[in-house]
This record gives sequence, structure tokens and C-alpha cells, in this order.
Amino acid sequence: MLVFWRAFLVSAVFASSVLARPHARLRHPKKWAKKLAHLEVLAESEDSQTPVEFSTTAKAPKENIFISLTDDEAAAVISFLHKQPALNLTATANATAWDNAIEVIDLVQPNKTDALAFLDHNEPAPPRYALARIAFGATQHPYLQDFIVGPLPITNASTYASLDWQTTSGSSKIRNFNPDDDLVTEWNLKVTKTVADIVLDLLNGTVTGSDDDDFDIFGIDPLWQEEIDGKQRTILWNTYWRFPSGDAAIFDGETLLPQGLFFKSDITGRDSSKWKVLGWLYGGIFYETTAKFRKAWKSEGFVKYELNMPSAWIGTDRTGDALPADTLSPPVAVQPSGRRFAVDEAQKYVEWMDFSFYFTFTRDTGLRLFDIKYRGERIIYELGLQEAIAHYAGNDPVQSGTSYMDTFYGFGPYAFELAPGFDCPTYATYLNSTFHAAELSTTHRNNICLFESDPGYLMQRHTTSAYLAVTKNVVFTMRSVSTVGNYDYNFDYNFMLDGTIEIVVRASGYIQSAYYAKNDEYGYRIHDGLSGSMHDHALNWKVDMDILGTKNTFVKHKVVPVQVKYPWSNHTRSTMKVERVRVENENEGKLNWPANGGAMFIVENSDELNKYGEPRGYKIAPSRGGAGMYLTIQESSNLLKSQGFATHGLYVSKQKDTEVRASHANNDYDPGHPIIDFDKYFDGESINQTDIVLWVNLGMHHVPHTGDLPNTVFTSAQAAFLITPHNYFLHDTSRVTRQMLRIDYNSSGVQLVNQFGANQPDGMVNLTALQNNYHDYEGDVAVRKFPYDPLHPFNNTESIV
Ligand SMILES: *[C@@H]1O[C@H](CO)[C@@H](O)[C@H](O)[C@H]1NC(C)=O
Ligand SMILES: *[C@@H]1O[C@H](CO)[C@@H](O)[C@H](O)[C@H]1NC(C)=O
Ligand SMILES: *[C@@H]1O[C@H](CO)[C@@H](O)[C@H](O)[C@H]1NC(C)=O
Ligand SMILES: *[C@@H]1O[C@H](CO)[C@@H](O)[C@H](O)[C@H]1NC(C)=O
Ligand SMILES: *[C@@H]1O[C@H](CO)[C@@H](O)[C@H](O)[C@H]1NC(C)=O
Ligand SMILES: *[C@@H]1O[C@H](CO)[C@@H](O)[C@H](O)[C@H]1NC(C)=O
Ligand SMILES: *[C@@H]1O[C@H](CO)[C@@H](O)[C@H](O)[C@H]1NC(C)=O
Ligand SMILES: *[C@@H]1O[C@H](CO)[C@@H](O)[C@H](O)[C@H]1NC(C)=O
Ligand SMILES: *[C@@H]1O[C@H](CO)[C@@H](O)[C@H](O)[C@H]1NC(C)=O
Ligand SMILES: *[C@@H]1O[C@H](CO)[C@@H](O)[C@H](O)[C@H]1NC(C)=O
Ligand SMILES: *[C@@H]1O[C@H](CO)[C@@H](O)[C@H](O)[C@H]1NC(C)=O
Ligand SMILES: [Cu+2]
Repeated sequence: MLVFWRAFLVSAVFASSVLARPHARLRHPKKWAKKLAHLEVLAESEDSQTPVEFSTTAKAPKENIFISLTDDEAAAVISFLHKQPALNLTATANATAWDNAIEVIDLVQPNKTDALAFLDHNEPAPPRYALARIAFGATQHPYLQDFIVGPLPITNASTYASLDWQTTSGSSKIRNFNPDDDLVTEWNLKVTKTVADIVLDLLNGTVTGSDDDDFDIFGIDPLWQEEIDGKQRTILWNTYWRFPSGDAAIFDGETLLPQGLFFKSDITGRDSSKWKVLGWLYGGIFYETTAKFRKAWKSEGFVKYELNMPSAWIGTDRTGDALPADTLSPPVAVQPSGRRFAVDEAQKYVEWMDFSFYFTFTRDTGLRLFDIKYRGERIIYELGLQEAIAHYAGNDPVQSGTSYMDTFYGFGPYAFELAPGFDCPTYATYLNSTFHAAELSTTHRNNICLFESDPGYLMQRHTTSAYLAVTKNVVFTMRSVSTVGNYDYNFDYNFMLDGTIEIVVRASGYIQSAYYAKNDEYGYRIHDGLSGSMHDHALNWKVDMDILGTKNTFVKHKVVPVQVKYPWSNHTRSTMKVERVRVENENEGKLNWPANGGAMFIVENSDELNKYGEPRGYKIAPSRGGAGMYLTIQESSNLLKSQGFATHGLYVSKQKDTEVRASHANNDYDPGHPIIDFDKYFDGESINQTDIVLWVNLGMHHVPHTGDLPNTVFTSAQAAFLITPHNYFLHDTSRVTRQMLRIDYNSSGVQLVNQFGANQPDGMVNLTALQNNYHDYEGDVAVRKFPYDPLHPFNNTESIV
């Protein structure tokens, strides 16, 4: 591997220059210095050379077998499916709730067994298969089902079958108890019409289905399946949300405007004439019928609560007294010598310093990384988000009944174009990505960015009375942001010069809040009629680590207090030790980060020892905010059997081609009977020196306070974990970089300045040329896939939001 050799060489060179200096306080055997001395010459000459030619275009060593389907592949799959009589499909553009229609087309990730045979041996690329998620509406019992279609390209040898082997339920089918959106909207309007006078009185507004409605009516997610009189009923609790208006009309602040009136409906079945109103809630009082609610409202002593009205407070624009000097430009970053990483844009493959990886983009989870190598060795086979839960609580049924599982909505569709100079540095590399849903291929331009940056603190430093040694910390980041409804999730994958990878999530955007009445145990009152509505975020990452092969073990190296009597003392001493514990069985695979950071969690290859006899491994550790947080509610009444990955901080399971995801985008339809119940992955199998997968949670117990208005800010709403070499190398690998400095000095002054060949940049920076043109912001570009018009592949369609 070329990358490896370059790294090795430079690292040896640096070691030699340190060891050869007579006044450096040597701690290493002298013979090392001797052995490396012959490299000194090379060091000098290399250091004085002009910068080497660097190509910013990489060529992926192998084709990217994880890459998303092309528009043509998706179109061919859609067309193939339309020819299958048994599916009885209607073109999505024409489909009603009573038709069968394609929802999503994506790639079926190749089985790891096949992928490794291709990546590591000279086996052919595994055949490509598409996932087709189809909504079956042409029945009294509508459902969704995932199919595997292929191999691709579509030929007369291609087939389709239910994609059952990636499920724990045995079937990718799931019931849809709420297929008729239009009927629900009609129903809501019909119900609210019966209390229009009360709504006007209590909420000071109207809702009739017209363009100038004051309210939006929406409610719980997922829906409840409640047993009433021995029968399973589909329950929807709704509330009124005020549309932003007036000064605030442009702002997306609806989730800050809950109005405090709720109604419960039984919407079982597809015949809405059989649906029923099961009660009303206002001011914490439940009324079993509309008549009882009306009677109470008319009666004396009926308590009316304060209105929650929009105005400038929901806007995110600048407000308040000007800050001093704030009309002056803050510092900006520049990239003086151009891009220092290489990208194969066609293959979605990246090389930065000693790292390389492939990436892809999916409808359900957005960005995913594969085959992450450091110095030519795979560290991680697969890295990516699995699911994001936002579990609310409150004294009202809508907050209590809200537990979003955001892959239902998808992280792909909502990963919008990034703003250069804000989301990512101006000089970042921006890439597009595409997802295929509703028989449209939608490309979001510039929704992934790649860049190096200086995080503003050093990698290393040391000073003595004779010298100063400092090393820059240069971080390479791959970023995307998904705005799923009210919330914006920023995802970072950070790569560092010491071989560390950090996974970061930050949240901003509008909170979903609650009406304040009687809600004080579930959050703070943060505005006139508003409570912050406490909720837990739990986001799960799959981290399929492969340390020097696939045979790995998860170990805990605990730091424990002990009492020891040493031969050199007659007194027992209170001290501490390192206690090594192997997690050898899936029964022990559900873990939490220890209190007080009292253990290191390491994935090691117990059979690969370093020269000192220690197993080589990578440590996984919390690094920011709510790393390892999991849901407070362990047996959620909303999520039922769909929260198995969010009851602990992290999990270790045996890798299986049948256990690819922690969650399924369609679990939300029937969380009590999920397609994937993560808990079932834990069946006591041995995970001793075998292929293991980590499932790591990041999260936040979010009790919004006044500072969450108008939007939550990234400073406090972030969490991260890192994966870092642990006895894997024999020394810190960041010694390889030239971006370091040693100054030797004594009382006569500076005696030596060693910049290791990295001279300070010079010349002029033309800031005008670096300005961004925000009028270029483009939005969505969608391609209709059925029928496919290859002559007009870029027809604009409306944005999906
Ligand atoms: C939709 O229906 C119309 C009217 O039946 C038909 O002409 C059209 O071809 C259909 N569109 C698609 C994409 O099937
Ligand atoms: C096929 O779907 C249509 C609705 O698109 C439905 O009317 C028809 O009954 C379905 N046919 C079968 C055989 O299920
Ligand atoms: C992937 O592995 C599963 C489980 O072993 C198997 O059922 C399936 O056929 C494999 N898929 C492909 C495309 O080879
Ligand atoms: C499949 O397609 C090939 C090439 O178009 C053709 O030669 C072959 O006869 C077809 N096979 C079947 C079973 O239809
Ligand atoms: C109620 O609505 C009316 C008409 O929109 C408005 O003039 C009035 O100020 C509102 N009352 C309150 C208390 O907000
Ligand atoms: C992204 O898409 C735009 C069209 O919207 C195209 O001009 C540009 O070349 C694409 N960028 C990349 C890196 O593919
Ligand atoms: C322990 O105590 C004994 C008896 O007082 C003494 O002889 C011995 O030297 C002590 N050992 C150490 C290690 O201090
Ligand atoms: C686990 O693997 C290690 C290293 O290969 C081995 O020494 C140990 O005996 C194994 N444990 C069990 C329970 O098999
Ligand atoms: C400082 O270091 C230089 C180079 O080693 C040496 O020549 C000089 O005498 C030193 N000065 C003092 C005051 O030690
Ligand atoms: C700086 O860049 C701008 C825009 O590209 C250009 O018009 C201007 O001439 C440049 N100025 C200098 C000093 O090069
Ligand atoms: C795309 O746009 C062209 C030009 O406006 C139009 O003729 C064509 O029918 C459109 N194709 C589709 C699939 O909408
Ligand atoms: Cu939150």
C-alpha cells in the first residue's frame, strides 16, 4: 500500500532526527538511534524539497459496492416491478390510498461475507440488488413490504422476493393501520367543526380546511393500538397547533405553538363512517364525549388558560442591541495550498493522510461509511446511523404519545444543501447525493461536505528550559445535516492525525413543545402559554469494527480501587489496579458507560499481540455531551418492542448478514410488532474472538429552557464518541505529520528552528474571491422515474417538504 509506505518513511525520519539530537533526553535504547541514523540524510533532503505534487483526485482501489443506485438502475427496477402482475402496482403519481405503490427504491447492502471476499481477495464483486419498499393499499388490510430485486442490471434473469432475511419477525411485511391520510384530514375537520364555537372561544381561531386556517391539527406518532371492549382499536390523539402568522409567518415555528386542546379518535379500519370521537382534553380535564365537553365549557367556573400566540419570539432573525465590533468580520479560515485530500467522486471514495474510506447515502439513514482503513489496515467495515428516537413526555396525550423514530421519515430525503461559510468552510468540497422515493430520484446538491480544519487546539505540546515542541491538530471532517421536520441534525465524521475517528451529532432547529397548562412536572414554562416539553434523544450508530481481521473481542479494562499488601511495606495500602474483563457472550453484550469513566472499552484482537505482548486494539470512548445516553423510559408505552437499541449506552453483538440494522424505517407503523426487534439479536452467542459489531448510542435528555427559543443551539445539544488506537501502534502516529515545530533555545537565544519541511504559508489571500454567492442556493432537483424520460432527466419538481 502506497499510503502506508509514505507514512512509515516519514515517521522513521522524524524519529531519527529526535534521537540524533544530543541534548534530547533520551528514553529509548541507544541502538535505535544507530539503526535509524542512515535515514537522516533522507530527512534533510526531503525536508528542503518543494512540496510534492499531490493529486486531489483519487482512484478507488476497487469499485464501490456500497454505492447508491444510479437513477438508471432505480428506473429499471421500477419499470421491472410495474411488469409484475402479482404486485398490481399503480404509478405513484396516480396512486390513491387504495392502490399499491412503490415508496422507496434503494440498495440492498451486500452481505459482508461477499463484500470481504471482493475487497480482500480477488473474488468478483457481489451481485447488486435493489430494495423496493411497497405500500399495499388495494386491500381492507393495508400493509407495507420490502422486496429484494435483482441482480442488477435488470435482465430476464432478475427476480423479486420478499426481503425477509434482514428481519427478526421473519417477514418484511408490516400492517399499516392508518393508510388513509385524506380520510384522517377530513375526519379531523369534521370533528373540529362540531366544536368550532368552543375552539374560537378557547383558542381564538378557526380551522375549516381553508387556506387561512389558524390551526393545523396533528397528533401522536406512532399511533396506539388500544384494546377496547376486547377489540384492538387504532387510536389517534390530536391537538391544535397554530400556524405562524403576522411578523412570524415566514418562520417554521408551528411546533412552538401548541394550543392546549386535544381530542381522541378511534380510527380503526378504512371506513371513516365507523370512526368515533372518544373524548376531549382541556386544562388537564378529560371529557368523555363532545356533549360533556360542551356542557363544561358553558358552565360557570370553566377555567380558560392563557393563549400561546406567535410573534417575533418564534423568529430566528437577529434581534436585540448590537454587539460591540460585530459589524466587523469574524476570523475566517482559508486553505492556503489547496485541498490536501483526494476524492474519487464517481466511486465516492476518499483518501486523507493515512485514512481511506468509501461512503454512500441511503434514504433511511443518510450518510454511511464503509471499509475505513488507517495505514492500509481496515479498522471499521461499516459505520453509520441506525435510528434516531425523540421520545417525549407530558401531562397531555400528544406529548406523552410522541416517540418519533426518524428513519420512518428518512435522513436521506431531508439532507438539504449546505451553506458554505456557515455549515462548512467556504473552501470545503461539496458533493451531491440522490435518493429514490415515490418513483422520483431526488438529488440534493452540495449536501455533503468534506474539509480539513484547525480545531483551535494542539495535538501535542511540550516545553522545557531548552526547547519547545508543538504539533498542529488538523482534523478532516465529512459532514451532512438532515432537517427531519422541526429538528436539524448535524452529523460529523472526524478523522485525526493520531488515528482517531470521532462521530458527532448536534441538534438545532425548533423544539416540539407543549401547552403549559398543568405541565410543570414535564418541563419548564418557557413562554406565555408554553412548556418546553421534556424529551429524550437516542441516536444509534452501527460500528462494525475489524481490528486486524474479523476475529475480535470486546474487553473492558476497569480501573478499580484495591487494598494491597506489598512485600516492601508492612501496611496495607489503598491504591488502584487495572482489571481486565472479557465480554465473551452476547448475554453480557448490553453495556453502559461506567460511572466516573471507570473502565476503558476496547475492541481488541486477542490473537494479535504487539511486541510487548499486549493485544492490539481500538478503544471506544465518549467524547462530548450525551455520549452513551439512552432512553429514560425503559419500557415505552409508545415504542413497545421497537426501542431495543435504546435501553443501554452501547451493545456488542455477533456480526451476521441477517442482522444488518438496529431498527427498520417501517417499525413505526406497528411498534408492538416490529420488522426488526433489536433485542432479538441478543441470544447468548459467543462473541469471543469472532466478528463483532458495536451499536453505540448518542443522545440527550433534553429539558428545553428559555435558551431553546427560538431554536435549540448546537453548543449544548451535542454528543460524540471516538474510536482511537489502543496499544495498536507502538507510538503516537501523529508524529508523522510535518505540521509541527521544535524550537531549541538557551540564554544566548534560539539555536534551532525545525519546521520539518512545513514552511509557513506566504502570499496574499483574496477574500473577495472567496466570497460565497448565496443566490446560487438551488434546493431540490428531482427526476421522475416512471415513466422515465431519459431525454429530460432533470425536470424540476416540487420540493418534498
Ligand atoms: C396516470 O393516469 C392517467 C389517466 O389514467 C394516465 O394517462 C397516465 O398515463 C397515468 N400516469 C402514469 C405515470 O401511469
Ligand atoms: C389491483 O389494484 C386495484 C387498485 O389499484 C384494485 O382495484 C384491484 O382490485 C387490484 N387487483 C387485485 C387482483 O388485487
Ligand atoms: C445474504 O445472506 C443471507 C443470510 O445468510 C442470505 O439469506 C442471502 O441470500 C444473502 N444475500 C445475497 C444477495 O447473497
Ligand atoms: C433472456 O434474454 C436473453 C438476451 O436478451 C435471451 O437470449 C434469452 O433467450 C432470454 N431468456 C429467457 C428465458 O427469456
Ligand atoms: C383574537 O383574534 C382576533 C382576530 O384575529 C384578534 O384581533 C385578537 O387580538 C385576538 N385576541 C387575543 C387575546 O389574542
Ligand atoms: C452536483 O449537481 C450539480 C447540478 O445540480 C452539478 O452541476 C454538479 O457538478 C454536481 N456536483 C458533483 C460533485 O457531482
Ligand atoms: C515489617 O516489620 C517488621 C517487624 O517490625 C520489620 O522487621 C520489617 O523490617 C518490616 N518490613 C518492612 C518492609 O518494613
Ligand atoms: C476466548 O478467546 C481467548 C483467546 O483466543 C481464549 O484464550 C479463551 O479461552 C476463550 N474463551 C472461551 C470461553 O472460549
Ligand atoms: C547555546 O547553545 C549553543 C549551541 O549549542 C552554544 O554554542 C552556546 O554556547 C549556548 N549558550 C549558552 C549560554 O549555553
Ligand atoms: C480578488 O478577487 C476578485 C474577485 O475574483 C477580483 O475581482 C480582484 O481583482 C482580486 N483582487 C486581487 C488583488 O487580485
Ligand atoms: C420534462 O420536461 C420536458 C420539457 O418541459 C417535458 O417535455 C417532459 O414531458 C418532461 N418529462 C417528464 C417525465 O415530466
Ligand atoms: Cu431535543
